[in-house]
Amino acid sequence: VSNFKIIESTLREGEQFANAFFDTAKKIEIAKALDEFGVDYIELTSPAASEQSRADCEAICKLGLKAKILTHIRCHMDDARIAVQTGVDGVDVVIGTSSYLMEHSHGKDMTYITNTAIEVINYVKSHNIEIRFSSEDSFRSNLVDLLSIYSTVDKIGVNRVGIADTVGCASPRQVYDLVRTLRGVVSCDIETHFHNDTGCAIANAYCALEAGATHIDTSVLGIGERNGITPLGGLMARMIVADREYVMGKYKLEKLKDIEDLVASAVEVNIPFNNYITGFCAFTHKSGIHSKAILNNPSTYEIINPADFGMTRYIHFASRITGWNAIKSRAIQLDMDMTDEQYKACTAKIKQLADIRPINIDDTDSIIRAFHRSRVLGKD
Ligand code: HCA
Ligand code: CU
Repeated sequence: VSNFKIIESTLREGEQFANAFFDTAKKIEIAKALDEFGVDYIELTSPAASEQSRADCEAICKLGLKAKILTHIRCHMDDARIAVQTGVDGVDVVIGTSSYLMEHSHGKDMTYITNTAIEVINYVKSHNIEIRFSSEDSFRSNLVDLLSIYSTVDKIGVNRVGIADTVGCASPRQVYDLVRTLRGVVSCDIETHFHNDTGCAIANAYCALEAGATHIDTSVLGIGERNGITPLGGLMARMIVADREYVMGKYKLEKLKDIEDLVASAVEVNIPFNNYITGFCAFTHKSGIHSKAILNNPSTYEIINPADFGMTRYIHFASRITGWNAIKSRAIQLDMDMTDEQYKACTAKIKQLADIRPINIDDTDSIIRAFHRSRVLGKD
């Protein structure tokens, strides 16, 4: 699963999120932030979508970022002609190949699709621009049709073929099987794109890599059509566990939180409480048993080191399920040294109150202070 590349689509798929509206300045700010983070590619909305989309695409191409700039178009010569004029490094071409899309969307058959694909690919290549060919709704497409068109476009020299789970129906095992099969058919790179309707977008991306995929599409916070796609942060969480050295060496992980805050505020959403890495409780440990072990060795209950992302862990001690080691650590922070027996007695008092009502940090601290005053200093 090493050596994967990220195609960051916040400025394409992400623009399809219900709340998204990015003006030119915001797009540039997001593109620069993604570039600093170290994503390999930044994918932009089709220049054929609107006049401003085209102008913004050109503006971002002129920034001279390290990341390669892609735009995303329908498999159509009209779109291809506009795309090659924008200054992009690559073009991602997509066309629906499932019966749903062939019948209810564009109404074309496989022969037409194949012929148009060849024409568009050759045209884009003739401008020395990278080209990827992808089938929309790959998992509900006919396998023979799929493999045959991928094999055709591979032979005429695309840089990548793409598999897209447009409706979020695929399971990790289905992904593994399809990518594995495709790996045996084409020699070019394989990009994958997973929607998250059934909660498999990260797992599917991981399985795709295990099966030989090379590129993963992401967006910040996973924003996209409906409930979105593989989130950048969630993919980082998955991949740092799989190959820490590669991920740490390549991406500026400590910038993740800022990028998420930037995009969250641009599209007017909050960071979900249970978000990977950056959710408010992602590194909060609460039970007495967990807290004790975390204080001894964080790896006992943490698969990711928060420091790798510039985050910090937190021991939640204001509850009835806390333990005396957590209270001891809090007391030491407050400069209230006691014996272990005293910490235990103090903890018992805290639990008594916490059994009656929810308690907060102030409640806990007051009990520690009062206990320390009477039992340790012998005052009152
Ligand atoms: C869509 C298109 C797409 C394209 C993915 C790709 C999808 O909005 O329907 O180019 O690989 O999910 O199929 O985002
Ligand atoms: Cu999509």
